[in-house]
Amino acid sequence: MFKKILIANRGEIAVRIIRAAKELGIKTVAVYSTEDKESMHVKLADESICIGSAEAQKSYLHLFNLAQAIVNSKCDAVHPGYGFLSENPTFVRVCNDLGVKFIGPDAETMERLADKSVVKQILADNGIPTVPGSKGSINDENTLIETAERIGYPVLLKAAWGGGGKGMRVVRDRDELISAYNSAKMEARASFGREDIYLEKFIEHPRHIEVQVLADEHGNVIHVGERDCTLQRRHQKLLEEAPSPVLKEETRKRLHETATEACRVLGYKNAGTLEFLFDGENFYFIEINTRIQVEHPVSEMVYGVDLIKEQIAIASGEELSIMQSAIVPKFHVIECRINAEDPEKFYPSPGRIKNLYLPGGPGVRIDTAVSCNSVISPYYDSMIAKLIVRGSDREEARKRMLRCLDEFVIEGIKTSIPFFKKILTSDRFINNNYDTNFIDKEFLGKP
Ligand code: MV4
Repeated sequence: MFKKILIANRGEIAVRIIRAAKELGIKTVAVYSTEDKESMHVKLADESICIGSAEAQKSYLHLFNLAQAIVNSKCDAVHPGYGFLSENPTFVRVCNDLGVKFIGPDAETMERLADKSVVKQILADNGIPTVPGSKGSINDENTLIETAERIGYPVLLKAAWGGGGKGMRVVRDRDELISAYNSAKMEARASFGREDIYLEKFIEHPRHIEVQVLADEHGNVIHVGERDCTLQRRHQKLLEEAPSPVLKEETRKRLHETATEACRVLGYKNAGTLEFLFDGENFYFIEINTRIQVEHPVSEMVYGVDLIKEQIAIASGEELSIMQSAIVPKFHVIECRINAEDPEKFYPSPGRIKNLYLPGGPGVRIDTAVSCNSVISPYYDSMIAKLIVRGSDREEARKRMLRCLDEFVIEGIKTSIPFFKKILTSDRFINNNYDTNFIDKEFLGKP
């Protein structure tokens, strides 16, 4: 097992990783920007190293400064968290060159899975259900037109090296196709440095359901259930729940088996998430995420597992400590991402927290790095806390979440708490009658 882990991240996920490491008796090194000098993750770590100024490019994304911190700290492993360099194969190679273990998949796997259209093709060739679409990326307009005709409109253009919905274009008829293709290519090149575009059948009203997997270096692969992430705003997940309230048991079982099979086909190692769309009847693979995700606590609270400890154990060469037969859902769980933003307009609301009271009680978990007097920086994302609750069923979880949102006091900044109160009391949410368009197209009435 590792002696010292450097956490190449900040905020609540850095605190989360430090907690897991401490429970394993592993020393921790926090890295921080000048903006984060007084942050919680710095206080909780055994050691801390300043890696640069506030802008992420000059600190949390600065490969050289991180490399220096890795060397100076004499750590033997690095956990990247999510975001920043967590899916950057160059960072994995830097860790390998410095003789420290990157807690995640290896660089070669990351590179092999970076092109979403290639991943889809590999899985389709191995019998995994994927959204019907092009065979890999599309390089010329004739293939584009032919593929769209074959698939049938509406189609969705996607950036093969993209993420978070950037470079996506819905095309409803032939006349829009070429211009949409060219503008998607331009946006993909500008955002990701790669203009490869692939095409899929557009699924109009999907649920967005992802499966958590764990795979060790000894060929063991398990799933840790699914998470329903359908409630999103402009590709930002707002609320996640598990088990998905729209899956029949038989479908759920097939989804889990499909995800573990896909993981084996791809030779994936460590913690990963496979994203699917569900159209009410069938599910289709869309992409794989090669990092621990923001919403991992949802799975931890349904099944009583510690995914970060599992990641660390896998990276240290241990066999998975959890048997698939032990993965039995015990609760219904809902997570709300509490952001420092205006609850109507959603623009960020940085500033200092003047007063803070965190909810508690049975079945309540809060993952946060803020405390009273914390300053919410405009330099980083606006998520200040994850409020995760479990209940014996969905209704108990929903009522418990509402009780916690009522109890939650954050004064000095605006937060999205009022937004969640409205969502959780809406008929559409209560009756599971919504899809990925609900927030953008209906609830907020804005595209
Ligand atoms: C889709 C889709 C419908 N049809 N693909 C891709 C990025 C991932 N995070 C969500 N993505 C989607 N892919 C096909 N063929 C719907 C989504 C999607 C979504 C799309 C637009 C706006 C918000 C969305 C929220 C969840 C899923």
